[in-house]
This record gives sequence, C-alpha cells and structure tokens, in this order.
Amino acid sequence: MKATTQADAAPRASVAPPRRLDALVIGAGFSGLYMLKQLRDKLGLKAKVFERGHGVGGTWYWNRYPGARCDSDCYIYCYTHDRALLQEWNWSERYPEQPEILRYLEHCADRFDVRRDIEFGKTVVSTVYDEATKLWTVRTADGETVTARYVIAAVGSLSATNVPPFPGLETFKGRAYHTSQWPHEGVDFTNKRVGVIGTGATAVQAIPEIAQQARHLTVFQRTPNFCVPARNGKVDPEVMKARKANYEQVVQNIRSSFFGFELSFIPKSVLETTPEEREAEFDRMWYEGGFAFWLANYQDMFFDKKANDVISDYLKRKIRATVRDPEVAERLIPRTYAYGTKRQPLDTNYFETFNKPNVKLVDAAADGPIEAITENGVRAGGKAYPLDIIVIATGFDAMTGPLKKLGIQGRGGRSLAALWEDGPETYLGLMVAGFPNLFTVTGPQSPSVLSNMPVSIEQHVEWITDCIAHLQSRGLTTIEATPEAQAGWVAHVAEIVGMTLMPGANSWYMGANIPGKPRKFLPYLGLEGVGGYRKKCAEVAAQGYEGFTLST
Ligand code: N01
Repeated sequence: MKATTQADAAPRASVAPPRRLDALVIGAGFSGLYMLKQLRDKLGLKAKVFERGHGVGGTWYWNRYPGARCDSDCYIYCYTHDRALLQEWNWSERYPEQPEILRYLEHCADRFDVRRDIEFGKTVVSTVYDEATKLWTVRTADGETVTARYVIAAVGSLSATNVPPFPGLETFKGRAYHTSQWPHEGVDFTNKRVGVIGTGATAVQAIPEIAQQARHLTVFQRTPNFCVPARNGKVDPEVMKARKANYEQVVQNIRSSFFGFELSFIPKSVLETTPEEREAEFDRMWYEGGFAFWLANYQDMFFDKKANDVISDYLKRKIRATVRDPEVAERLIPRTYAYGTKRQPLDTNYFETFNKPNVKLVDAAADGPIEAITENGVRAGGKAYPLDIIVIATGFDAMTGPLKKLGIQGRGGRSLAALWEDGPETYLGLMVAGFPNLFTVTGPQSPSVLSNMPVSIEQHVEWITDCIAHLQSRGLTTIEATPEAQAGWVAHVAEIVGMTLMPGANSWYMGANIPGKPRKFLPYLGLEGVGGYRKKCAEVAAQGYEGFTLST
C-alpha cells in the first residue's frame, strides 16, 4: 500500500472549496471574544474567530513575564456591557496579575459560549478582497481558506513583537526570551546572571521581580523612564461593594471621560499655582498611585513645556530621593523628552531595585549602547557582560504592525502595508478607504492605547455591530470609508497631536522605536478624549454613516 505523502495531501487540500462565513474575526482577546458574541448572538451571523495562540486572552495569553499585571484599576479593566458579570466577578488586587486576568477572559469565553466558534493555532497570512464577489478570502499559515463578507481585525495594538536585530543574538549560548513570548512553564532565574534589555512599562514591571530571584541582574537602558508608583494592594471588600452599588454611574463616567478612567485634569495651569499648592497636589497624586499623576495632572502638562518641566521636576526629585547612588540616580532621570509623552510605566519598587547590590544599570548614554550579543552575553560600550539569561523587553511594532502581518489586499489588489508605508491612514481608526467591510477594533488613529483599553474596545465592537446590523437590515452589501472623509480624519488626528508635546518624544506612539518606521503619531488624542470620540462615532452613524459609502 502506498503511504500518503505531503505531496499527495497538498492537492486535495487546495481543491477543497473555502469555507463560507458571514464574518471572520481575527484574534481572541478582549476584542475578539466580545465581537464574536455580538456577531453570532446579536446579529445571527455565521461567524468564527481565527486565533494564532492556543487559548483565548490575546495580550494576556502571550505576556506572562514576571510581574505582568494591568496598569488600569481592576474595577474598570473589564467588560462593562455585561452588568451581571460586573456584579459577580471579584478581583483580588487593585492591578490583577496576568494569570488572574487570563482566568477572567477564560471565564468570559465560557460565559459567552464562544469557544465553539474559535479556532486556535490559526495564523492569518493573507486577507484578500474580491471586488466581483465582494467577499474577503482569508488564508492561514496552515493552508486553511475561508471567505467572509466581513472581516474584523481584533488583533490588538501591541501584539507584533519587536525583537531588534541585535548582531549575534542567534549565537547566544544561554536562554533569551522576549517578554511577549514568555514560556508558559515560566523561567527560573535562581542563581542566574540575567540581563534585561529595555526599560519600558514591561521591563519596569519585570525588573523588580527578576532582581529578587536572580544572582545578578544587569539592566540595559537606552532611554530612562518617568515611573510613578502603582500602589497595588488587595481590593478592599467595602470599596468594591460601594463600586458595585454604583456601577451604572462608574460606567457612564468612564465612557464619557477623557481616557476611559475616572480621572480628569485639574482645570488650571500649573504655572498659576504656588509651589506649596502644587506640591500638595503632586503629593496627593503620587500617594494615590496609578495613572492619576499622568492623566489627572494640571491641564497644561501635555501642551506647555514650561508647565511640563514643573511637573517632571517633582518626579526627578523622587528618583534622587529613592536611588542611593547619586550617579545611578542621574542616569535613571529622563532628560530627552517631556513627561507623559511616552507611556507612563507604573512601578512597584522599580527605582528601589537599583539600590540592591546584585543589580547593575548599564546606560547607553554613559556606558555605551548595546553593540552585539555574543555567545556569552551582551557587549555594550566595548565591555562584555556575561549572562545566562537575556530578557528582551523591547516592546512592539505598535498598532500598524499587527495589521500589516495579515497580508491585507483591498480593491485593485492594493496592499494595506504598502499603502501605509508613510504611516497609517484610516477613517476614525475603524475602516480604511479601499478596504470595504474590513473593520479594525482599536485601530490606528482611534483612542485605543491612549485609553483604558476595554472601554475603547467595547465602543468599537458595539459600533461595528450596529453598522453591520444597519447593512443587513437594509439589504446593503458593503460599507467603505470615502477617501475624503479619511483625509479629513488623518488631518484632524495630526492637527490635534501637533498642539501637544507628544511628537517630541521618540516613543512607540510615534513609531520611533522601530528603525525605518515613519514618524507618525499612531493613536488618536481627541480634544474631548474617548467621550468626544464616542460622540463623534455615534453622530457619524446617526447621519447614515457619514463619510462612508454604503452599497448593494
Ligand atoms: O515596550 P516599550 P514595553 N536597543 O516599547 C528599549 C503596554 N504595556 O513592552 O525607550 C536597546 O515601551 C526601549 O528603549 P527606547 C504599554 O502600553 C501594558 O515595555 O525606545 N533598547 C524601551 O526602553 C506599554 O507602553 C502593560 O529608547 C531598546 C524598551 O526597549 C507597551 O505595552 C504592561 C531597543 C521597550 O519599551 C509597550 O511596553 C506593560 C534597542 N534596539 C506594557 N529597542 C499593562 O498595563 C527598544 N529598546 C497591561
């Protein structure tokens, strides 16, 4: 009997007609789970999710590094559309750890009964629009092909891992891990010489944890960060009870807020205050912990460098007061960008960690940048740092990266990646002209990463659901952003951010962390924040999807 070979199997697979769906969702994180529930249960569509991982959770499935936890308060870092779930679920900590958030999302997947329509281990490699049939054909790395009327990219903003091309990385004889591809079984640092590359929000969470276990930790810092204390702790049952009793108001507050939190700016210039007055406000926010210092500070912080300097001076003094070695303290103080223009990391003992005898800071400015990774460790500034484990905490090709990986081709075979060579262009961060029926949940040029993500995710999922319901109920086949509306939105996004200090930082918000990536502000910083953006999206829908072309 002739054995079946790969060659025999291939033609059979290729002649099989593609499965036909109404809607395909890509990604099974916060966005994808809710999107699938809506499409299937609210709209009655034949919908599936393709997920590259082997479980639900998205970000919380992948990012399992030590210290991984959310930076948003737990009572609002969750779905709010399910009011019963809000009442039933109990978080243990102000900022729950990754395993607890993953458990929550697994619970939601069961509660929404969506697992049966999620296919795991499916990496989408090609997403092509057929103008004749008005269908998308989506192909996965394992050769599966489906067609769908609607494609919803729920791939997250920070899911395309950035491993910089360090020369010699492949020669390293120890173990190297990127924080977003962390082994499920964990990593034992006991008695090891560990190096962490990067000092972003991820590294700020991981460094204090690793330092407790490792024999020696070397931190390779390219740019220092302004950190404020998270002030994590157990959830006070009385506080939670009060919040649960008031959830309707809480939900209304976050949806109409600037950043999706119960936070708002101090409606005053810091320059109009006395030193005593502002010091008291700074102390209050510092001891409150969380994002208050970043997102509820004096209103001119993001706009006026002088105001910003007054605020950042407080944080610089905190670093000097915490780090015992004055030289190390000076190296940990940011000097090249305005406070708040890079993502605020929240810390638990980050600066304190540099007081430990087993922790060394290697500063690209003072000691020289990383030149190579060798068999035995890292070489920076001409000096060798022998290591057993390297933790690569170098972040992501943010926002556009995950979409570019989907091999998207719209009308006329135009590639989204090629079209975005000079930066993303979208209408409302929801759709792109030339790509009918392709929706992006928390896409570029939407508030997304500048907000408490679940708030923005729910708003997008609900807008997309209503939009598809509108099409279905009127016998319409496609919706597509007009080039004019898109150009207007792109200009609006640029105009607003141009009024702020944000473009001055080499941040991932600006695409500056990836060599060759165009320097364009990736999210949307609306003048009225997520509340104003929500209103704008609702108005667009109410006016018959203004700025979109709808057709049969
Ligand atoms: O990534 P980052 P992250 N050589 O890009 C450095 C979210 N998040 O994973 O600043 C040497 O911020 C880079 O240096 P520089 C959150 O939105 C959420 O830490 O570019 N160093 C930087 O120090 C966050 O902002 C939570 O000069 C290199 C670091 O690596 C986002 O994820 C928790 C380098 C990368 O920092 C990304 O954070 C954690 C090179 N070639 C993170 N390339 C939650 O709350 C880069 N670096 C859920």
